[in-house]
Amino acid sequence: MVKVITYGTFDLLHYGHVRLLERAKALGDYLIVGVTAEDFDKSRGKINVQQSLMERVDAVRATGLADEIVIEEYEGQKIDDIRRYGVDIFAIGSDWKGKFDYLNEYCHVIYLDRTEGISSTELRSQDQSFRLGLVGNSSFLNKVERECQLVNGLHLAGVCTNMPEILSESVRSLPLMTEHYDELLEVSDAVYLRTHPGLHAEQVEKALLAGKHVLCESPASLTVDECRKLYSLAKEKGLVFMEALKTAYATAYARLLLLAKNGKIGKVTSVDATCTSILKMNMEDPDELSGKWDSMSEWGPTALLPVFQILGPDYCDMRITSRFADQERKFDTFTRISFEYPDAVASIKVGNQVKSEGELIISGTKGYIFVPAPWWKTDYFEIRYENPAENKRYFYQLDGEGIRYELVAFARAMSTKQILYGIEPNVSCAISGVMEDFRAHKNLRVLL
Ligand code: C2G
Repeated sequence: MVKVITYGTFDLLHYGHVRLLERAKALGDYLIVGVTAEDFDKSRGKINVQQSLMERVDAVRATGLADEIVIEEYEGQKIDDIRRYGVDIFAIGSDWKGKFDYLNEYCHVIYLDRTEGISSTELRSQDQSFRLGLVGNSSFLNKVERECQLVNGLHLAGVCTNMPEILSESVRSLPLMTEHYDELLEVSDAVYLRTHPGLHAEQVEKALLAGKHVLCESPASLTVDECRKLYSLAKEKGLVFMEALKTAYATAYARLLLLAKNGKIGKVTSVDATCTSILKMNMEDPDELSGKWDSMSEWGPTALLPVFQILGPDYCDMRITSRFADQERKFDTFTRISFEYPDAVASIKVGNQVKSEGELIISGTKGYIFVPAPWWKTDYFEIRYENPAENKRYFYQLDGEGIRYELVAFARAMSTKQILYGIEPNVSCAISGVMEDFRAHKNLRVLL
């Protein structure tokens, strides 16, 4: 049996791809198609693949031409695949002429003529681009601006801030810099909010009412009711409203969620997440406190994310222990929350005046997932079992801390009107619910 292998991104599968696959198949008896997981176009420096890996795999499968489909996940995999599957012929389009001659050492390399007059790039260029406005008084906007340049379908319209001094030169030279939110909304199709959580609900609502899409840093609001209202308002208006939390979009994090949910560690029994940092601040100065984010605002949503994404939002009991910097108990410097579920438990520890190991552990009846610190910027995790010989390590490249993928998801949602949430609305509302209970001092014990 003659085995043929070919690779491609196969974005927006078209006639050129199908012809390539037909001719590759005709070279032998068995065709293996490698679909590239990578969606970063190195030659153009942009993420410009429109479809998710699953959609691309499904499209290739639907042609009926592939006898087997594999995912190409790493540099150097072609050699491994050729050896593993005992491949006789490597076939690829003539646009790659010469580039894969090195594979001749392992099998026969054939370049097939590319079909003229059609390409994914051309199909993609028919897409529109959205004007994005940045909002907030945070140097995090500098990172968002940098990542935006790598994302197709988005360009920056301006920034709304009261603190231009902390912004980079390129953010400050955007077409519009203003202190007035309305002015920014006027020139934008969508806004990214990195403002104080107390302002989110009002700002999101205003943008939606003005017909603008919204990507809002977590928590989307500080009460469950408000959060639900915002999601239904967005739906009613046909607009995209997504919560931003970069961890949710990191490839490694998404994969570990899948593994945890698919029984890889048995029945999940406990989720424990810790996120801490030591913020430099004068605790005695009330003005300084009002300008800073307390521990729960800074870290609460991130730590709560795996709890609600794995165990769901329906816990039966929640207990909070906090230390506060102020008499009014508004600014927590450390908080631990314990959740009880009918069949599991969870805990989060967050602090901005306490330092601990920032790890995530998901324990199950067969084994556990261990994500080392800082787990919220995760590119690596391990699945560990009683027998260490069965342990597995997983590594996935994390580009741009996840911000890049978050922006890509947002841009795709706006252009396709199909939202692939990194954070589902029910998880987003559950996070807001905890923020609400925390602010109401529900089930709170105070540390001296
Ligand atoms: N192709 C073609 N005619 C076109 C467009 C594409 O014959 N008009 C071929 C390409 O030459 C390639 C295959 O279809 O062999 C898949 O094309 P892409 O999805 O553009 O994949 P590409 O980025 O070329 O990926 O490491 C090699 C890559 O995985 C190949």
